[in-house]
Amino acid sequence: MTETEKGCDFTELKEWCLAIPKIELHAHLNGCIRDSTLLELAEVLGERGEIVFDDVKHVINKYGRTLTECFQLFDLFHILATDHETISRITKEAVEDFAAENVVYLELRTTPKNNETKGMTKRSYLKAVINGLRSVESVNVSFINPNGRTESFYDPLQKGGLTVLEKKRIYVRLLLSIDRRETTAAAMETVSLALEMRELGVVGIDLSGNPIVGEWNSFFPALKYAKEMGLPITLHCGEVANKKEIQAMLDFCPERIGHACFLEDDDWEKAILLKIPIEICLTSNLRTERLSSIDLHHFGKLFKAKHPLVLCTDDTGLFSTSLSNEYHLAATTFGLDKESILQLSTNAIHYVFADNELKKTLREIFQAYDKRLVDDFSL
Ligand code: 6MZ
Repeated sequence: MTETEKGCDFTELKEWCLAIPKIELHAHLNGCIRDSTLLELAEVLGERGEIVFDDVKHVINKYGRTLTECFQLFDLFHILATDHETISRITKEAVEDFAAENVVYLELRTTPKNNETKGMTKRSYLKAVINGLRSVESVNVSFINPNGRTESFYDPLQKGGLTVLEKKRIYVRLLLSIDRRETTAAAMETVSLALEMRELGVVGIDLSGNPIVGEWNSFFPALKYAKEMGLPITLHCGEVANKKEIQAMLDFCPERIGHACFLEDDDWEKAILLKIPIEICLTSNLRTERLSSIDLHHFGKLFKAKHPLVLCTDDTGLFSTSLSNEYHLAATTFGLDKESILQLSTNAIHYVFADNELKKTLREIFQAYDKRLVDDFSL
């Protein structure tokens, strides 16, 4: 019997999913822009005559989107958020939004961009992201100092940012994304930048972008180089049916894969044998019509098989979702009780790309939350 069937109130479960500490490992910066910010940016560009505001407004407010429409929208987002200042702003807002959701560790991924007209290079883009992290004031953001030392705001007296008296804290690390549209040289540039910026909190590489664009062979050299240099890698894998590429990706043994909607039985056998953790994005897969109904999602069978899984949002702005919403959706669809939900969120610690010291801190945060629950029950 599910928690809901046992009479657990729907709203109460929703609030509980919001309250528990959570880890977000698959979130694209430009997919997490607030609608209000997008509209504001569009209005400014509209006034300058660079876009037709009414056309853009209609697109931003649209609810259902196919996968192809999502990628058209990303092109629009990239037009709206082109300058350094805006990149810093959307980073700041994304971190604030995840912290408000009680996300205690965030791996934010983004594609470094060159844009000559704005005087932007991949390096300056990334610096703008880091400036955005530094500018957050409403919560304590813990990332890595230029000297490579992890800033630790961890205070054992304020376990996991759960008291209301002090600011919440969120640990943030960055993944640099290679867009499938990029050339091998551009992908290589991103990996070099990630290596250079390791001391500033870059912990890995992601391969993303429109899954029907680009060839595995053109990304492979950069991904191989990243792997040789010890950078963990996560790949968008099987977002569309592409048997050959899925096989090549699994043979590459990435540290994690995202989506995995179109793996066939033999692919699953391999993924399970290799214990590759899967970043599950329920709402994204549903909204982009990767499956006809949420209860058919592969989360169900993987969860039963105890395969390493982590629930993620993908693009909170684009899909109007949040991490607590994803936990609630998983709980109500697959009949998870609170213990299983908390276990699922705690297990994510195993799959983060951050170092062991930070994993230990995260374990302490989750243990403190567990202890608080036990204390609450004994009242
Ligand atoms: C594949 C996706 C994605 O990097 O500009 N992106 N790639 N599948 C998805 N599922 C819907 N959602 C987002 O953030 C936006 C970029 O992330 C990738 C796309 O390349 C998109 O342009 P950044 O910050």
